[in-house]
Amino acid sequence: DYCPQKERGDPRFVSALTRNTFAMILAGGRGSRLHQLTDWRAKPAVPFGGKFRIIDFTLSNCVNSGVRRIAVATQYMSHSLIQHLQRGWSFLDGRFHEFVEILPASQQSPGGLWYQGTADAVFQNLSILRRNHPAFVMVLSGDHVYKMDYGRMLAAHVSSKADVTVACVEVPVGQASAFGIMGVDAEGRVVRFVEKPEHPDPIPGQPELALASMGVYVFNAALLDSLLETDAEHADSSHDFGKDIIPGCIDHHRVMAHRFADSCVNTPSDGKPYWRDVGTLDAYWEANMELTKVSPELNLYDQLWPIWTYQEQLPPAKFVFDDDGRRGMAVDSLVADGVVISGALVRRSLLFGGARVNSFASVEDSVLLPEVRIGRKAMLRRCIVDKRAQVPEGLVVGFDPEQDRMRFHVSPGGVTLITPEMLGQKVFR
Ligand code: ADQ
Ligand code: ADP
Repeated sequence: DYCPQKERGDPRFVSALTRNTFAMILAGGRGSRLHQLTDWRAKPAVPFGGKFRIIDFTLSNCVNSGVRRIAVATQYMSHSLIQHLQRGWSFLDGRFHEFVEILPASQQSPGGLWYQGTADAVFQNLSILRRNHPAFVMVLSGDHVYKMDYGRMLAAHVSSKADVTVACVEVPVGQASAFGIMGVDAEGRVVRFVEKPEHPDPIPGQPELALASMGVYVFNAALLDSLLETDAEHADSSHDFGKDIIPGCIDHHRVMAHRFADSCVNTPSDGKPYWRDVGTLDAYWEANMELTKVSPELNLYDQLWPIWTYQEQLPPAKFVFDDDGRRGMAVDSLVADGVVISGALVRRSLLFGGARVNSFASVEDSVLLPEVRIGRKAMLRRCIVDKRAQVPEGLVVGFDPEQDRMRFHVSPGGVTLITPEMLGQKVFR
């Protein structure tokens, strides 16, 4: 039997492991708790951090780690995601066997079904995996913002002689029902795995915390192949990694937990590794806002771990005095190319490419996605404004939630989402 550990046995040579790895990024999820922000785009395609999209973090982790054979499985509303991948992620060079391949949900099963669970998304593309004959397969969620050296996880996988390794983070027990929650023994072997438990078990001795799966897995390739083949035959399976594959294999295979802290690239001063599931509007807003702090936990300036993306070529951001002599300025903010702030004040906000903010307007604690227009005298506070929305002159949002709720979507945390549709605008997207 093929034994990757034996052949690739020495974890010191991490590059031998990363080069022998195929990454399958799952990017088909809707992310329905982001409400209208994912009406037209999959969650991994949602813009984040002033110029990136969520999937850029996982893709950059792959490329920076040296895992450069990458396939992205798409499904829900994939057009904008595919466009982004084509424009921004075609720089890998096939001559070195490096690529980002887009896997459309193309009903590859003989039955002609769309993907069912996440395991089915990989199963339906097994032939592509096989053709590449990697020793290891990483299955990665394209939904999270974090910086991680997958090479270190692969090295841990090999040195612990694991069949499967699951990356994990500590989460507050009160939030643990949103995740796959695991129990591990003294050696770090996973002995229990329950997907989204109603009453999650805390970490022994740490009643406030639970150990959550990050949806980041390393599999020995041959084992993944057989696990997926077997799972596909089970009609009662939901064909999902978290619900079926991982819980089903902990008794029969060596499944190890890998602490994110051991592979996290971005260790902030407080020692808490940065990993965000920006799955709700509040979490999305919060994670964006954090970047406007003087020293954010997520370091986007590390040249040794750049976050790659696609951005249109636009002129530099511009700040102008208007005709009335009002200063256009932005403070504690991230402002992308193509933005013009004219006689308006922007504070603690992120402005994506091409946004325009006009005279006497004020924008505070807000995220403006690309090509947003803010009309004169408009006042926005704690808003997320979707791409190409044109906020009319004098509109005031973020001061009276009752009023805002009549036209817009207001999150439980009091963040208002404004889309073109809510403003009655038919945008040509
Ligand atoms: P969830 O995030 O709830 O839990 P899921 O909604 O299945 O799981 O999404 C996982 C990833 O797969 C996402 O990146 C999503 O975009 C993508 N995806 C979903 N359906 C897909 C499909 N049919 N085709 C392609 N891609 C698809 C998972 C694990 C938990 C773990 C959390 C961590 O199941 O155990 O704790 O991730 O957030
Ligand atoms: P993104 O905002 O993610 O950059 P686009 O603006 O290109 O992406 O739009 C994403 C996808 O959604 C495109 O396929 C676009 O045609 C579609 N889309 C956006 N808004 C609408 C709409 N109001 N009606 C129908 N399709 C839409």
